[in-house]
Amino acid sequence: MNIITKAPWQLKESDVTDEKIYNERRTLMKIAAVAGAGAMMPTALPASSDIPGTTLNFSKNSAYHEASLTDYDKITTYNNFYEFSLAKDGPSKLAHTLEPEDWSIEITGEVEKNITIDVNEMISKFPLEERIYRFRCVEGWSMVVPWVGFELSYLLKKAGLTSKSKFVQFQTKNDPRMFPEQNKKGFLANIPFPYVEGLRIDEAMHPLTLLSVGLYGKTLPKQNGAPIRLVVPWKYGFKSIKSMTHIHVSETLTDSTWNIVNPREYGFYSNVNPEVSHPRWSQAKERPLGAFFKKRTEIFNGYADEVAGMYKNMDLRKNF
Ligand SMILES: Nc1nc2c(c(=O)[nH]1)N[C@H]1C(S)=C(S)[C@@H](COP(=O)(O)O)O[C@H]1N2
Ligand SMILES: [Mo]
Repeated sequence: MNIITKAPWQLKESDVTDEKIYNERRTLMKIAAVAGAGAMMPTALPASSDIPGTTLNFSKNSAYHEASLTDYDKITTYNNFYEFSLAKDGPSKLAHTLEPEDWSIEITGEVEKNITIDVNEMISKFPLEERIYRFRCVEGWSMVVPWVGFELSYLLKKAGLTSKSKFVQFQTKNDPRMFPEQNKKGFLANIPFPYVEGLRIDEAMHPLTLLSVGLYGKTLPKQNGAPIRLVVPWKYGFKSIKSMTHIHVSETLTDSTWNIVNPREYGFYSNVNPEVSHPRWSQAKERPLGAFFKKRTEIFNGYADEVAGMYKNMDLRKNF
């Protein structure tokens, strides 16, 4: 166990990176700037002891790797977590009220047995993997994150799906003591709470769909959805619901928060698609956090080989 008490938002880039690597990188960045290169800079991995949280035991899944990771400090200080704030730098400052220690997920609905499982039990029962995934927010920014987690399918199989299981709904914990903005109701609320999201059953059972309990080798920072959050890398980021406590399996399509807020702008599927514009902006490009230039967005966020088959008979413009 290696628990560091320093809060993540107190870390600077020079803290999470060895000084030698940091300086080498700065030199590289200067060279790149002179050469006019623009894409992501080669990222040095911060030393594990500099990352807050508890160390997790996991294997590295080499099938999911990327040339450069987004810096730890970017991933943990540029967040969307409306239960705390609408500001990108809000969650990292305010999420200290979240208490992720005593936490379980309840699974109900079209399952063979309703079960409630503690997060620590899941961490010890299911094989944890590190998977480096691209993550694309519908707002047009993106990042590359070394998640630690396990496939959602492991958990759903544990409950056992019935033949009527067609959709899955996820819910964030409803507890205004931990999530202060949940106290606001009606037009004062950032969005209707609790946050809910959904997937079709084949999407939920897909091996790419992860339940993440950590990043950069340690337990999840509160602002990233501690202690457990969904990660669906071929869909816009809002599908990846944070701080989850309830999974409900159903026969019919269920509500999802952004679809309720604005169905014209946020569809149920929300697969990353550069050809389908958001009504107020193009989705053709994205800005990787920390990069100077935008890059082209790929269909299904670059995971088409794995997931396109699930949508082969669907009109992706209609079912956006
Ligand atoms: N409960 C909850 N989950 C959420 C959100 C939120 O506001 N509340 N924001 C979503 C959005 S829009 C994005 S882009 C990602 C951001 O995850 P990150 O802060 O770890 O980058 O979380 C998603 N999950
Ligand atoms: Mo997002």
